[in-house]
Amino acid sequence: MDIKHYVNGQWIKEESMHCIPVSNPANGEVITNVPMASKELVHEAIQHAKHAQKEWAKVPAPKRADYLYAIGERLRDEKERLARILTMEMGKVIEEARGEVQEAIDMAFYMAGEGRRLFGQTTPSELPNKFAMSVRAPIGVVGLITPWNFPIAIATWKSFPAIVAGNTVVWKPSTETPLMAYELAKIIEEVELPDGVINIVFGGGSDVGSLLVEHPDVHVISFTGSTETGRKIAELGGKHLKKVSLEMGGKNAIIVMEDADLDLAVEGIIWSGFGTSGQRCTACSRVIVHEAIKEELADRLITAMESLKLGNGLDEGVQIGPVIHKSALHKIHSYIQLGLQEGATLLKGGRIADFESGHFYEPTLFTDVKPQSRLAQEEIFGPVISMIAVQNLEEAIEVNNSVKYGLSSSIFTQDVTKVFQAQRDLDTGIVYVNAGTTGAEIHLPFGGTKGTGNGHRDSGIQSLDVYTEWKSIYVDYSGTLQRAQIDN
Ligand code: UN1
Repeated sequence: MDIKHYVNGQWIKEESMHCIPVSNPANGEVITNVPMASKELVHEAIQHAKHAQKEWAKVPAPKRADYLYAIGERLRDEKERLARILTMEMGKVIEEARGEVQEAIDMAFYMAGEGRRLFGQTTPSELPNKFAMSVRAPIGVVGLITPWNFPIAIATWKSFPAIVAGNTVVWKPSTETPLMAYELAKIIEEVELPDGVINIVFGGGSDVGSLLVEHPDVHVISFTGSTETGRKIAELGGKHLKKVSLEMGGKNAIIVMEDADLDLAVEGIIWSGFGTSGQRCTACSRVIVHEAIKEELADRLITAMESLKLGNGLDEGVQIGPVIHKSALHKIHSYIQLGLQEGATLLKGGRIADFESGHFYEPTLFTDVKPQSRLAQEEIFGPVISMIAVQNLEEAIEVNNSVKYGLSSSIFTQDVTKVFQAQRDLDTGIVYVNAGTTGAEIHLPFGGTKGTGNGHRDSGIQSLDVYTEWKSIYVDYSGTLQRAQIDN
């Protein structure tokens, strides 16, 4: 299955093309080759998107939405096939892959509904016989840069609100997971989305990315990925006065109070910490536990970890898949060594798993972790949980908030007072009560505070703020020249 770029409704294979192999992280088998777009092709894609946008913006929003309904239906028909491809290229277990495709389906139908809303506001004018309103206007061409850990869901969180609002898109998917983008392109072609509305160019990290950020005809950049890359995009985007929406890392914690339902807490920690092998920006990587129950919680976690089954995500009963590539494996392992040097106690795991091929890391649990240590502060993006003991809720909240990120947090407690205190004081964009840190639903805003982002949100109607500009319109039907702020 050879991948091509999709530009202006055409499949493009460049003559001079350089390709890189994409392999299945569960067994190392090469599953496809991804082409690297030339600068000229990226430029061409932007020009087509710019041209297409003028017409697309004139299509009534409910009609634009009809394409999203059609895309949603095709995604639903293809859910199982797409999920299997997703597991093959990214490694997440099939159950999670189905969940991710479901997020894309939900997003298609949700944003299609927005086609009949896209609400504006009417506001009384200070002058008689004058009507005032504000509407959402499309911005133009949107450049998307998306990651490998949610290759289809995140792309739809960004592209669907962008197009329903009347923008066109040039999308650079991750080269680790190009098949999901390729499959989505095929669906876009099948539903006859007008040419140039969504263009897909594959390419190595900074090349295509910086072209998109620097190009004067790209008006908005929406990015999900590492803080390091996000910062570069923000700097470059700032120089070009671009609207930039960034969604970056997390160091998410689950707080377990002494009154918590421990069975539930253990399930939540295992699912959020080790699901997707910890490769979610919402993954739980810290457990902040009340001193009184720290041993009991650790024992229960160790027991639960004993029965976790690692392997190829397509195989029956497997709960934990591989990590994306070898260098991720080594990065994770270097944090284990660092943790030990910093004085943390390794309770379980801490090893590259013994598999003939593929990149697997054993789910890992540390205790006695110091809140300010690098193990407890930095994003690892692997199946590693650090337990930190605290005396009370105030301290738990302080520890939770002491990291530079602010994506997701959670508290397990049965005490309603603690619930309300925590939801107020946890400084993350997402807070869960009696549930793990993962599992955001597509119709709520998704994003975080501090180093996680730059104030924008994916998903929810709030994502429309990234892809629209407010236009204020005054209609004077008085027949006289009324002057505002002046006695007429
Ligand atoms: C991400 O890891 O970048 O809430 C997205 C969740 C998923 C999305 C994660 N719905 O974990």
